[in-house]
Amino acid sequence: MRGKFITIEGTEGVGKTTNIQFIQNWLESKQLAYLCTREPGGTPLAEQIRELLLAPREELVCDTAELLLMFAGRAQHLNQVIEPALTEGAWVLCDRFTDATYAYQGAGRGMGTSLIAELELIVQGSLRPDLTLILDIPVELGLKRASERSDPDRFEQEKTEFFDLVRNGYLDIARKHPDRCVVIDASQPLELVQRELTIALEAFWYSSEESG
Ligand code: T5A
Repeated sequence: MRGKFITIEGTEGVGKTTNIQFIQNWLESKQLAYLCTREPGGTPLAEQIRELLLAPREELVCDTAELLLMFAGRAQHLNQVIEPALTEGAWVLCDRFTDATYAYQGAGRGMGTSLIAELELIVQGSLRPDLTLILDIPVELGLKRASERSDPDRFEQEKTEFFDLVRNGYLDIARKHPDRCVVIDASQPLELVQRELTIALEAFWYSSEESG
C-alpha cells in the first residue's frame, strides 16, 4: 500500500526542526516505515540548489529565478526520493513543500498563484500532501527565535512585512484546504505544541486506517 505524505510548514523559527524529531518518534511508535526529508533539498543536487537559494548575495535574485530553482530542486527530490518511498509504502515526512512556494513566492514575493499552480501540475502531477501541519506564530517571535539560533540566511534577511505576507499566505492555504491542513499555535510552550501535534497525527492515523 502507498505511504502517506506529511508536510510541516510555517514562517521562520516556528519550530519545524524542533518538532520533526517528535513526529519521527510518533511514526516509530506506530511502527511505520518512514523517511524524513526537507525542501529545498533532499538529494545531493537539490541540496546544492538549496545552498544557491539560501546564501546571502549582493546580486538581486529575481523572483522568477527563485521560483524556478525551488521547482527544479522539487522535481529532482520527487523523482529520486519522495515518489519511490511512497510507492514502496513508506510514509514521508517533509520539512516544507509546495505550500512554502505559495506562501513565500506567491504571497511574500507577490507572484500570485496561477504560475505556481501550473508548475505544481507539471512537476507533481496529482501528488499533494495527505496531511500538512502548519505551525503558526507571530512573525516577530519566530524571527527572534531564529536569530538566537543562527546567522540570517537570504530569506531571513527580509523585512517583517515580507513575513507577515508569508504568514497570511499560510493561513489562506489552511482556509482553502481544511481537508489536509491543521494549524497549530506554535507560540505556546513546546509541550503544548507537541500535544496538539499528537492530536492531529492520531486523528489522521485513525482516518487513514479507516479508509484502508
Ligand atoms: N522556501 C522554502 C521558499 O521560499 N519557498 C519554498 O518553496 C521552500 C521549500 C528554507 C527557506 O527557504 C524558503 C523558506 C525558508 O526561508 P528552512 O531552513 O527550511 O529554510 O526554514 P527556516 O524557517 O529557516 O527553518 P528554521 O530551521 O530556521 O526554523 P524552524 O525549523 O522552524 O525552527 P527551529 O525548530 O530551529 O526553532 C527555532 C528556535 O526556537 C526554539 C528552538 O529551540 C530553536 O532555538 N523553539 C521554541 N522555543 C520556545 N517555545 C517553543 N514552542 C519553541 N519551538 C522552537
